[in-house]
Amino acid sequence: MKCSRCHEEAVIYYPQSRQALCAEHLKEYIERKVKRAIERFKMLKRGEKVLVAVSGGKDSLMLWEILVDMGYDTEGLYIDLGLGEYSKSSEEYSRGFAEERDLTLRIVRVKEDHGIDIVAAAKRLRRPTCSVCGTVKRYIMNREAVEAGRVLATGHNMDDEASTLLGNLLTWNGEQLLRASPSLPSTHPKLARRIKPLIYVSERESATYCFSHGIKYIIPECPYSEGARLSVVKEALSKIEDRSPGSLLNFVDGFYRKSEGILCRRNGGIKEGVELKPCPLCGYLTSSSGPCAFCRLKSLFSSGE
Ligand code: Q46
Ligand code: ZN
Ligand code: ZN
Repeated sequence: MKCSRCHEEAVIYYPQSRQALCAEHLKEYIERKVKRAIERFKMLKRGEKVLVAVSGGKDSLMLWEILVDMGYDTEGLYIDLGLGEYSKSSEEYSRGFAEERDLTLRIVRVKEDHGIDIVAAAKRLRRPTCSVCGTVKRYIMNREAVEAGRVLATGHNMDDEASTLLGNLLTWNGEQLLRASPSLPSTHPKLARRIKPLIYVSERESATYCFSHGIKYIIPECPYSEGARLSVVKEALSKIEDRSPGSLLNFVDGFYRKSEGILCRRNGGIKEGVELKPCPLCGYLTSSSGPCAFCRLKSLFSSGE
């Protein structure tokens, strides 16, 4: 099949518009979607610097390449979570990507730099590994972005966003629905702005982009991934998308543009009445009265328990 815009071989076909795109026109199309998300949600001003959180996966690596090509000043952040072979391999892909393009990649090692063993902490606290891992990742991403004076960009794509939103709607997780936003402002010097420039880009588009532009990325999922409920939601959404192409885009875009009035989402996603205070140990913000969740995890390993 030929590209609908030139005579090159097509790499992707869009049934809803009956259009096929070659690798270069797919890139142009994805860049337009990223630009639209950045403008619509006021994610970045010209000249603002970005820290792209990369996991070695297709979405984050593609996002990094697109932002570089769009002219943004970027650095990458890779967090070595200490999850065995999975972490080793995802680091190799992230490093390989940065080295090939001569880009700066910051690496933070959770065990070596902060003394936290995520898997051991989860066992000790009888918490799901992903919950401890999420606390650690959020803290490190924010801290690194604040220290670097950069806006934090993550590679959440449209499918991720749609399944998280629908998952939260199915369980009426009000707090998450109120906070959900592709662009969270920095409301304090210790809180970095967080943006998701890929919310209009589908998983199929990012996989095709990486494949057709020579980006090598990690395919196996994290062994601790326990998104059973979310994968059911994702599967259901993918069936809806197959039957009615464009539904996911409508859902995600509609949620962010129309739910403001319906759900009274406001205050940049920060729940009113929750007072954030500096952690007495690290100075980063926490809603708890003592040390923040990250410092409490650290103390599990420093007290010799
Ligand atoms: S890395 Fe960490 Fe994920 Fe692995 S342990 Fe869970 S949260 S699944 S995106
Ligand atoms: Zn073309
Ligand atoms: Zn702290």
